[in-house]
Order: sequence, then structure tokens, then C-alpha cells
Amino acid sequence: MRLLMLGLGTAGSKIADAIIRPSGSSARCSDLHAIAVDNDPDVLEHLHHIEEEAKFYFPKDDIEAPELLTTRFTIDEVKAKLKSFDVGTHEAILVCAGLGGGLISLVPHLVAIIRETMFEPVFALVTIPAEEEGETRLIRAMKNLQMIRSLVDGVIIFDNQLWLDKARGELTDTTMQRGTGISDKFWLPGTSEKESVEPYDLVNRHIARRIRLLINAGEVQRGVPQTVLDTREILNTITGMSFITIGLAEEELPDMGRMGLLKQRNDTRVGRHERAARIVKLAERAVFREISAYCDFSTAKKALILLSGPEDELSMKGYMAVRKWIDESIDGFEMRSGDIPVSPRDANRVSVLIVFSGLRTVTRVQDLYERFGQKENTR
Ligand SMILES: Nc1nc2c(ncn2[C@@H]2O[C@H](COP(=O)(O)OP(=O)(O)O)[C@@H](O)[C@H]2O)c(=O)[nH]1
Ligand SMILES: [Mg+2]
Repeated sequence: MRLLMLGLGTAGSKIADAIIRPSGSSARCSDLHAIAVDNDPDVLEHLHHIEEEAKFYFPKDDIEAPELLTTRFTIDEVKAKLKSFDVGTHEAILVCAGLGGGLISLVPHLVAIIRETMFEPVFALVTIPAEEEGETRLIRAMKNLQMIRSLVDGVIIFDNQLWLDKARGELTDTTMQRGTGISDKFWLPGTSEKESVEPYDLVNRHIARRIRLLINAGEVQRGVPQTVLDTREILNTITGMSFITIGLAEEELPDMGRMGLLKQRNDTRVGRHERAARIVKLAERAVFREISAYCDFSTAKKALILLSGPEDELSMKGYMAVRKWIDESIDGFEMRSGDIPVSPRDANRVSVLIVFSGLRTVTRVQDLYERFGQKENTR
């Protein structure tokens, strides 16, 4: 998918940078562009993959005062950058931002500018703050979520609480078993290992992996998929669909040296069963544990299932079982699915990605409304 990302604030910029980062078999994608806007020059400096001329500094105090000339000044710069792309260069726009932050206040201005010049759908990718950030931020996040929901064609929600907990757990595990490099453990081929990985960096990688798989699905693949998913179908699943969540579970396969043995085993009845069961278990994990934000997916209007991995491992039986399960579980009738066969040399793991859209709410947002809805009205 030809995607233009707009990263606002620290969270948004870092997430956009993580998405655009070349990884493993998928080299830097020329169809992917990102712009970053932040009030922290240090953050902008440390974005490694977004081009220098696509980074914009925005003075901190000016955000709340869009009428200020200095505010207009930066907005105009961003506008010029947006207009520098030829008409039709992109198929969708993704605005990334942390709901508890300040730069998210620019969304109305920026979305208006995008709508002036582009007809493509505009989505938001947002993070809900963690509990430790305090009540004020949580309340602001709820207000911002309402604001953003009415402006864009769909909101992909990531819950920082859920993902920070996971990231901290993963980092503790890795420190305990020194020797396995972080990059191996988190499947970051081709990246030089950092001295210390911040929990947020890991969260951003989890976010990026989900988005990258989704946008790469619509591309021409090397293998021949049994069911092709094109960009149009992916966009159809999420456009006009309010809240969206994305689950992803992956399993590494035994290493290459044993592939021959593995292949023999695959051809047996037990092997076939195991491959099907793996797909089903991964799908369950994607939905119940590794989802961007917990939600009651029985309220989803649409869903999308994407399998990827070495061709021999993508069990048709498992795939059909997952399709049936999701189809029967969601409220709506629109379910799409497809697969991306990859060469075992490129990626020796099986992934199951599931998107739910048209959700009325997600569990954590519902919880925040129940706790703070009253206060929000009185503030
Ligand atoms: N996932 C993720 N969330 C972040 C990151 N940095 C900050 N956040 C979250 O985003 C919210 C907004 O922070 P920030 O982006 O710095 O706000 P801004 O720069 O003022 O727009 C915070 O309340 C955090 O919940 C990050 O790197 N990754
Ligand atoms: Mg910031």
C-alpha cells in the first residue's frame, strides 16, 4: 500500500519512524513516506528513518494557540511538504499520535489541509496513555479520542498500558537470559542491537510490525497466495469503520537445518494436524492476548485475516477453521482473508494477523468513560 504517514508529537513521530524502518526481507519501501512534527528537537534528531527535510520542529507553547503566526508558520511548512507529493502518490494517509499528548491538538488543522488536497482516506493510529500517567492525561486522552474519531475515516487503537506491560515483561525476560541478543529475540534482523532498549521502543516495534504486515499484504508477493488480498480490500475493511484493533501472533519455526526433517513430518497425518492447530492457536493468541487493544470483537462490523509464512506451513484446514470462527463471531457480515507465502529463507515463522473494525468501543476506553466520564463533563 502506498501510505503517507504523519507522525505528531513524540509518540507519533517515533511510531512513524518505526513503521518506515527497513526490516529483514522487506527493504525500505519506496511507497512509504513519513513526516514528523514535534516540539522536542532531541526526538526529531533521533528519528533515524524519516528524512531530515520531513522533520518539523513546533515550538511547545504555540500548540494551544493555532491563531499565532508562529503556529501558522509551521503548519504552512507541513502543508507545503504534503503538497510536494504528486496527486495519486498515496492510497491512504495515516496520522499517528499519542492521545495524551499536546501535538494531537493539531489534528483538526492538519486533517483539514489533507482533505483540501487529497481524496484518499485518512486514518489515525493512536495510543491510550498508561495509568501511571495520571488522571489529567487520561481525561485529555478521552476528549482527544472523541475529537479525532469525528475527523478521520477510522481510528486504529493501541493501548499503551497493555503493551508497556508486555514490553517490560519481555525486557525482563531478555535480561534474565543474557546471550540471546535482543534483536534475535524480537526478530529484528538487520538492525544493530542497541545498548538498552526502552519499553516504548519495543511497544513501537510491535505497533510497526502490525502496520507493516498489513500494508505489505496488498503488494505483489514473490510466492503465489491461495487468496490474494489487495490494497482496496484492506482499505474497504477499515474505511468509515470508527474504532479498529489489530491482533498479531507469530511463531518461529525450527531452524533451517531441520527443515528436511520437518517437511517429512508435515506430510504425515499428525504433521497436517499440527500445522492446522498451529494456525488456530496463533489466531486465538492474536485475538485474545496480542491485540492492539482488548475489545469485544463480537461487536465488530468487519474483520480481516492475514496469514503469512512459508507456503508449506500455511495449513488450509487451519485457515478455514479460523475464517469460520471469526465469521461466526463478529456482528457484521464482511470478512476478508488472504495469505502471504514467504520463502523460508526470508522469514522462518508463521504469523496470523486479524483486524477488527466498526467496533463501538474498546474495553479500556469504556473503562475510562465509566471512571472519568462524569469528571470530563464538569471540567
Ligand atoms: N507507544 C508509544 N507511546 C508513547 C511514546 N512516547 C509517548 N507516548 C505516549 O504518548 C502520549 C503523548 O506523549 P507525546 O507524544 O510526548 O506528546 P506530545 O509530544 O506532547 O504530542 C503519552 O502520554 C504516552 O502515553 C512512544 O514512543 N510510544
Ligand atoms: Mg512529546
